[in-house]
Amino acid sequence: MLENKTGMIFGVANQRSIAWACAQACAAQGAKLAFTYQGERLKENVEKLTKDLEGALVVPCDVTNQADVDAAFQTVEKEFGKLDFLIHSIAFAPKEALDGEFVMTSREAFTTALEISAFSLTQLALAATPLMKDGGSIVTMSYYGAEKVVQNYNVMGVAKAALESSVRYLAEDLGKQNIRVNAVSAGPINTLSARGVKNMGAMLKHIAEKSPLRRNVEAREVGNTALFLVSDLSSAITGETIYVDCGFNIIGV
Ligand code: 1JT
Repeated sequence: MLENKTGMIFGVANQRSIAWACAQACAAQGAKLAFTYQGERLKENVEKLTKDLEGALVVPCDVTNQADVDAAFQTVEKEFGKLDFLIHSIAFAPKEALDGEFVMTSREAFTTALEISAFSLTQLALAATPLMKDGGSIVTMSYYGAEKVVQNYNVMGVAKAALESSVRYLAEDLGKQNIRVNAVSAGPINTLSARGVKNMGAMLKHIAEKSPLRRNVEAREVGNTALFLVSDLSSAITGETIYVDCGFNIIGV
């Protein structure tokens, strides 16, 4: 489905990463992929994971460093010549901000969370646009805490609200160039990021009991939805947030 298409994937940290599930789904459909990693610490992980993917590129990119972003897109332009899709699966907030009351959020934690988790999408969209010569598709990851209060999600909820809104504004700006922008709102998954969350086990159990499908989401299922959104099957979908949460978000009481 993605033969002759090239994609860039941001946010692989290890084999449990949602970004890695997206990459596997896209690679299985013939996409040529470039991966970015944040910090030397993760370089080896990403290189090991991608070593069997034919033609895969691995480039450093810390989104708080504009020179990194420029260099990463330059490498992709040189090696691939064009870009058809971009998957953004990046978020960060200081640990202390994901615990206790939202009202205690520091200026520093707020700024960091919104810069890395929300602004980076706009930053990467601007850098990607010149390479998306035949149109393109941009996909990001969100979470229900953007919309409703989820205990402890706190400033990440505010960042995800900004992210989902950014998806709509970007969709309007980039639609003229046939570039689509969408978000996947995934149910909680036990990844490295989620590991730091208090009561993650209890939350997964609650969803397994209350969601219409009576289970949790697998990263593979989020990856398959990202594949749909970067493929031509979703050619009239833009500005949307698609829930991949076993139906949890439709439940009231
Ligand atoms: C981050 C973290 C972004 C965890 C995230 C996230 N998006 C979803 N999760 C899982 C999660 C986290 C909390 C939660 C429910 C789900 C951690 C590092 C920073 C970025 O609250 C109940 C806190």
